[in-house]
Amino acid sequence: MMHMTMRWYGPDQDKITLKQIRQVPGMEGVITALHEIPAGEAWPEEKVRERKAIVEKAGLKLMGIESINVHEDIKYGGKNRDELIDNYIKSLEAVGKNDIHMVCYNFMPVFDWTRTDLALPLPDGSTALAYDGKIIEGLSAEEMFDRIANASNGFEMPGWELNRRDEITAQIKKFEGMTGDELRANYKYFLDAIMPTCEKYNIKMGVHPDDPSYDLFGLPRICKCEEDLVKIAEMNTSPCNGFSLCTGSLGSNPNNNLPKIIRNPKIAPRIYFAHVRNVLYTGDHQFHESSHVSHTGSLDLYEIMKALIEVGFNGLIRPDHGREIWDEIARPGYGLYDRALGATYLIGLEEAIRKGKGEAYPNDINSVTAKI
Ligand code: DNO
Ligand code: MN
Repeated sequence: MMHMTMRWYGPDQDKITLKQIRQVPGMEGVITALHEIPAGEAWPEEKVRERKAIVEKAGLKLMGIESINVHEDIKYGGKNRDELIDNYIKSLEAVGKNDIHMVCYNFMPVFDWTRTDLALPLPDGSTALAYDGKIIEGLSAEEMFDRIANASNGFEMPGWELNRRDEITAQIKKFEGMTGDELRANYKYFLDAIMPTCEKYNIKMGVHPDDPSYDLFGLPRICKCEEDLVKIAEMNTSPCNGFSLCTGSLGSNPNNNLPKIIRNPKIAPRIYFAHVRNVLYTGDHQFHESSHVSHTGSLDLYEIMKALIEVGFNGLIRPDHGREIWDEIARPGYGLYDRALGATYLIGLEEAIRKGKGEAYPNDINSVTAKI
């Protein structure tokens, strides 16, 4: 069976409490990170231990990390990358020594995810994260900032605060002219360096796909489709090199067939973490996030869960972003209510698919989902 988790930003950065998360039916643990430590610095082992104790005291397990962020200088292959990779390895050791065995991360230059609207009103009165390529695709960083600065309607882009203009423009410049293959070479360098430590502690690394799965701001992006994922699997064949399969990120491109990607024999055994959510296509390079329920979006979550079950996925899963509903004021995408609905829906799908095949569900008595 899959192990249902929820992302928790930690005691100081999340309004949602562990007590609330614990009450979501079938919830087994949380995925968290030391968000206060900047990318490039080593995570102290005792800080991870403290976080784990807080989670366990609330009756949950700390099942994985999302994310240990990769410093930009590693991505573009800067002179100081070896030192930064050494720090990354120290962070992995801190995680491994605390008996945590999954780390989600991404290798997207400069941006983690891109949306053009954080609160698009939907007909049902909820709001959702949305993306409209027409607003931004094809623009350079300078043009993008000009557009924001001159917008008369208060248009804001997450991650594009006007006071970060110089910093972001400089970061993007560093990747100017870099090809996908060059970025892949830097990625391989990173993977080759960290894999021995991952193997020592059995830490499964799950790379998160580019979100959305399109090219943006002239930056190379190498985790956008099935072919990219296969290249990553082949780049370093350690059993610790794998994926955080994010259905909403890959699914932002209608050409990505998620059940097919999941069933790819090069990808399937390397899925260590599943982010499952839905998106609704509203045009070409245009979508907004929807509830998890299949018929409210463009992705068929039943087919996705079925594919995961068929390939023997028994790993960590979490509902991904939710809409903002019931007047909750939340970190965009990370309110409690819609994610809780999503988790329960995913558990329902898993139960139905497994029992339909004559399997027991749940089948793991150690899981808190078995009896609470
Ligand atoms: C979005 C998330 C991503 C993910 C990172 C992993 O909400 O799924 O931001 O955490 O890309 O490094
Ligand atoms: Mn995701």
